[in-house]
Amino acid sequence: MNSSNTKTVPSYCYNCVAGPDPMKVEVVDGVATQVMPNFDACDSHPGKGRPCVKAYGLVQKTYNPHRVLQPMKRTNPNKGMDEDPGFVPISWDEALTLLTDKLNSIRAKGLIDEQGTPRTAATFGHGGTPMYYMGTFPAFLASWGPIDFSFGSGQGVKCVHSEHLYGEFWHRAFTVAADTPYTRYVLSLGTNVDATGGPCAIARHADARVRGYKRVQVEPHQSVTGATAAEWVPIRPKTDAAFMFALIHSMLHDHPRNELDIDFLRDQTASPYLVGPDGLYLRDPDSAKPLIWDSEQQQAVPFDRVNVIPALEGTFKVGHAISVDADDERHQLNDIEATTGFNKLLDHVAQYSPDWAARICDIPADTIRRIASEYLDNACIGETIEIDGATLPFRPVAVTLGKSVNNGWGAYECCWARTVMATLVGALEVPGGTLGTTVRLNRPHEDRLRSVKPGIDGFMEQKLNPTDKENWVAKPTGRNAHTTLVPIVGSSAWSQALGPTQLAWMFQKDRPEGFNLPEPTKPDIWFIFRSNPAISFWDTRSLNKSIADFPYTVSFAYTLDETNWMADLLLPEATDLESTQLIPIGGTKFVEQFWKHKGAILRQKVVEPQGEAKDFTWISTELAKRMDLLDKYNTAINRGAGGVAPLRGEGYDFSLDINKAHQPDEIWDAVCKATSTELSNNEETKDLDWYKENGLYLKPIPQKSWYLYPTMKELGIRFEMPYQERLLRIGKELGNRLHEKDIAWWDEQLSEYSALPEWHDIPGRWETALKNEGADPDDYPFWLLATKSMQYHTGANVSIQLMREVSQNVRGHTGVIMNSNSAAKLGIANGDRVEIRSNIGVTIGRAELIQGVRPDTLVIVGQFDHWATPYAKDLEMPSLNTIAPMSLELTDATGSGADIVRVAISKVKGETS
Ligand SMILES: Nc1nc2c(c(=O)[nH]1)N[C@H]1C(S)=C(S)[C@@H](COP(=O)(O)OP(=O)(O)OC[C@H]3O[C@@H](n4cnc5c(=O)[nH]c(N)nc54)[C@H](O)[C@@H]3O)O[C@H]1N2
Ligand SMILES: Nc1nc2c(c(=O)[nH]1)N[C@H]1C(S)=C(S)[C@@H](COP(=O)(O)OP(=O)(O)OC[C@H]3O[C@@H](n4cnc5c(=O)[nH]c(N)nc54)[C@H](O)[C@@H]3O)O[C@H]1N2
Ligand code: SF4
Ligand SMILES: [Mo]
Repeated sequence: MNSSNTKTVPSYCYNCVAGPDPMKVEVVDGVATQVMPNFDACDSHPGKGRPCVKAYGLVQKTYNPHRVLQPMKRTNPNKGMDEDPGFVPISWDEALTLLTDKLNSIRAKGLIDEQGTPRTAATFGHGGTPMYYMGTFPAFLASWGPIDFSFGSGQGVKCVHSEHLYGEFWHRAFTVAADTPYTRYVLSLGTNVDATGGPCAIARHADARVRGYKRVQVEPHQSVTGATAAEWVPIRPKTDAAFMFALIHSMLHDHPRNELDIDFLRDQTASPYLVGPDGLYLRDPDSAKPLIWDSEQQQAVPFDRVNVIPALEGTFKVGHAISVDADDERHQLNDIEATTGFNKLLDHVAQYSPDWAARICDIPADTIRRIASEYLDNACIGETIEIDGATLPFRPVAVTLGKSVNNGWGAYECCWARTVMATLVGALEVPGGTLGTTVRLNRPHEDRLRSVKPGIDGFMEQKLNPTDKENWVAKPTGRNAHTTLVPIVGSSAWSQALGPTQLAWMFQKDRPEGFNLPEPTKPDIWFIFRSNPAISFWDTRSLNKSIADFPYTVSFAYTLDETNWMADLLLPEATDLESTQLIPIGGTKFVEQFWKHKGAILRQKVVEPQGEAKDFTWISTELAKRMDLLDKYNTAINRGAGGVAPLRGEGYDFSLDINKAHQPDEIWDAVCKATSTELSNNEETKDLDWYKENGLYLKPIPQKSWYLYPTMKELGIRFEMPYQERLLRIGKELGNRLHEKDIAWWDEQLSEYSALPEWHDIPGRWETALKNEGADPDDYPFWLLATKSMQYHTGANVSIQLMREVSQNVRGHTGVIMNSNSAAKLGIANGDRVEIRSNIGVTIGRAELIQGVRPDTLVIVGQFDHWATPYAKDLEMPSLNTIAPMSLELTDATGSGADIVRVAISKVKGETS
């Protein structure tokens, strides 16, 4: 259609963590009619200017008849699934008065409660994406003071959690991706990129397929990504660590050393560091620096001695050395035999042969050996490639891990093994290899390379939570105790939301025996936005009860959902197509956003907000004004909180008068100008009108910035691989602290701290957990797993009819995926209504029978089983979350858990096929 009243307006979609992606929206007579690609970004955006299918649902999202379009106040004081909240519409003035009265009463009591935790809590879900829709709300939060982000929504602990923590520890890799445009071989253990990677990943992998790369998908069911891979290996759930240990075994014990990258191992990693009989690094008695073996002078010398060729393998006699154990306990070691970290690895994996793993993983030993060979064959040891004028190693093999491999028990082992595999062939952080995408725990967030600084022992500096006697945080500052229990998560702005967020929920109800920490309080006020823990977490029916117990919940609401059913106040913010915000775009970022540009993109008011929905920036300013916080709020905006660049910088000043309330457009105009001026080094200034017309502002960046290796080399820093002496020590120290307080309920988690992870029966943990609950594992013979959907971004767009319609054409979206032969044995036919039962509950859906899934495995797409969200509640879609327990026993040392549960399945009684 083309009339004088038709326009196309550039904007962005950032509804899932694979974004942001540019798009355009067609508007006819003031009505948004369709979403389209933004081909202006064709040459810069790795997805060639295209958004994914989900963005096409934004028109229906805007005009969804079920939207909350006025502030609402709860009138029923009782909260529960069966209690109608009795929401009644109120004016914005009344809503903001109610909220400011509440906040003022909290301020009067003190922002921190009697247990030392903030009275205000907030949950923003889905991998941090709500930030890109909340305008200047972060500036309001900054002006307010301490806030507890402890109550999670399944994001973090259910995401690629171990990778977040260990990935960032080893190579500043909050998430990890293949260098797809250059790689020749990708071993993907459950990474479901063709469903979850958005247009960037999908375009990159499609191009790589044309180029002839090979992707091997190791996954218990044949996902969309498995279907587009060259090979599918149906592994037994939660045995990936054994599979990878065997690959490492094969690479080290079946192949000659010259198939590995010996120079990389010797010069860029901790492989040559000497390990003593106590399992700790041998250190120089004076400087306490780790020792290496000088292969020419035949003596142990500190690792940073110049002009030394360290020995990679061997055992050596060392006359005098020390080791430094937990709590700085120093051991004097004389005339001992030492070996290298690499040798330790070699000996350690000797037990993990492919034949051994075959039995555990249900993968033939020959397949494991072949994959190890293929990986080595494609590693191109010794080859180089020119990138931006620099000659870099070219190692086109990558290993990636999906969400459920990357969280819960076994995830540490998998992350470690993945990084070891990259290390062995020098494919870590080099072209073609395994790369980190971004940093969250370390700063600066916008530049991964600059987050690397030299630290102790020749490794990167790490900002870990202290475990020493003086500094350990014995009294948690937040309700998930992240600084107390998880050293590796650190204490930066994102750390709390990445802490063991399920503990915050669990400890509200039950605490383990000998808890010995301050009894957790309820937050006086809880803000929730774009998150639905009552659907997205585990044991969701019980979680609901905890949510219902919170005294005052404020939900920024798009529709009713299962969480805000318990809210006291609903505030409708103007959504995707109705409001304005400028955010960063480009650089490198999860999932596979690797750009050769960097800049900012505008989300703009494409159409007038529906009903009384208000721009989030307007809401934030209004709150700041009413709370008398304008000066702090505007100061935070001037500093760049939630925006892109500080409003005042070298050679420019667009800062706002801190004592005035500014309209959203005025604020974003200043942010637009500051950002473009900063990005162009003061060469040009683009205002809001320019962005409204042009959408995004980009500057070229070198592709070299994708790779961390040159920075590590330049700074003379080694990758902390393969031997984890530091983690071993930290674990012991944490144990000492907890035991001094008679806390024993975290002991199992402490077992994860090992220098070289050992295989233990990881799937067996789920069986043991059942026994400990008094259930018989034989009654639950199937593994139930989750998988994500291209059409849905977690549970956020389940109320959009178009997504439902499209997804019905894609396998897995009609119920529970089950192997046809297993179904036949139980008399289940395709489309039958089935109940899937765990020891804590039941979920009902339709059987979707296929061959491409292991006979012992069931899979449910996404997160459904809604009972309040309009439209979705009528779909009768089952959900793993209803029946998977939230369990301390199934929580790993990082605080994460996996979406996996033992279940039984049967036809719903009384129904015939
Ligand atoms: N079974 C299962 N569970 C999972 C996962 C899985 O794959 N399977 N994935 C896990 C992972 S990795 C994550 S990150 C979490 C995510 O889980 P959550 O963080 O809880 O996020 P969502 O499910 O996306 O919840 C989004 C909520 O925001 C609302 N919403 C959508 N758009 C808007 C809007 O414009 N304005 C407002 N105010 N609200 C809006 C939706 O109605 C919905 O209620 O889930 C985890 N849980
Ligand atoms: N379209 C879309 N894209 C998204 C999201 C979304 O909701 N929708 N969410 C975003 C978010 S928040 C995240 S965290 C990422 C997650 O991105 P992915 O990690 O790609 O997510 P999943 O689809 O859950 O893929 C994990 C796969 O691992 C399989 N699996 C389960 N257990 C095992 C096991 O023991 N071994 C092996 N080998 N495989 C196993 C599951 O069946 C599943 O197919 O996606 C992001 N992108
Ligand atoms: S991949 Fe995610 S951010 Fe990108 S267009 Fe799709 S939903 Fe939006
Ligand atoms: Mo996630």
